[in-house]
Amino acid sequence: MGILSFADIVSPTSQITSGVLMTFLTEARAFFHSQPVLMEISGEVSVLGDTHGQFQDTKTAILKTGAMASFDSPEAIKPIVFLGDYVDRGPDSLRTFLGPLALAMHNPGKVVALAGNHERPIYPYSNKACLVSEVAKLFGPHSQDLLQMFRDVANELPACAVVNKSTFCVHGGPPLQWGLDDLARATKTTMTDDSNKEAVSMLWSDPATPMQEEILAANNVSAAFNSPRGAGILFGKAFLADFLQANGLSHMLRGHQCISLDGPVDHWGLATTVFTAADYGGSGSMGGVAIEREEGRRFETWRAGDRL
Ligand SMILES: [Mn+2]
Repeated sequence: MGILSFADIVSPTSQITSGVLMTFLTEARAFFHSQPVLMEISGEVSVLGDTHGQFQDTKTAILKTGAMASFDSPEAIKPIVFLGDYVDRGPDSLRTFLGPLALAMHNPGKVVALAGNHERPIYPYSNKACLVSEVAKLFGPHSQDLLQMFRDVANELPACAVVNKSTFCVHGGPPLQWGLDDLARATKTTMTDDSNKEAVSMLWSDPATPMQEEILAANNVSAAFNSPRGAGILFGKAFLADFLQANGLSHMLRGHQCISLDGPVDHWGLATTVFTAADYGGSGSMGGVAIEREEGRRFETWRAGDRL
């Protein structure tokens, strides 16, 4: 078998042995090591938010946007950006993570798999479903080596992408002070350093709610520590507008939060939160995916019962 493809991972009969997986992850580490922190991508681009172990929503999003017509071929028809948080909470973290990795490796420059905060680092997720427990259950004595390799791969994933020279894609939010020039120069080592507040902001930040924005305004600041999460910032409209304008960008697509039952959420017309896992945590929420086009942005949404 060659390098695992999306078709191998989709196939219900596929037998992914620990040896095949280790070979794949070793290839993945080298592949992603060669990619920059900041990716650039153009065309009609599907942008998926958090999938959190819900592989069926990954497949649904890809089919709904027409990025792939079927999963028989490893090649994507149209470009795809994944915003990270593939693992934890859902029932199938392994395939939900491997799928985007395989797509990126088989479609270099066309499919981008960014890191989310759940990929950095990959850790046991208390008593809940997580990649660590899945790998331990499936691969027993080999699981520690495999999990270390998963962490090595995760640490090589790019942090952000610019689509069509105008839309900034990132898991959480903008960096604090860095611009695209800084990101273009940044190394993976810098981006995985937990003391680097720029990188932490990109993984953990959230847009301020209207009530939080009133507090920011009352304190005469445009952003504040994201105390509900204990990491990153809560950014207001002005903070985001400054980042976009300083970098010649018009919009930001981010995931990280399932904040609506009805799909993607707009923030001030400047950013959109996209969350792809439907019925997240049993909430009944809609899964969603953004489609970035030169002529404008559109969305596809679905209920859990309408997954493809
Ligand atoms: Mn997240």
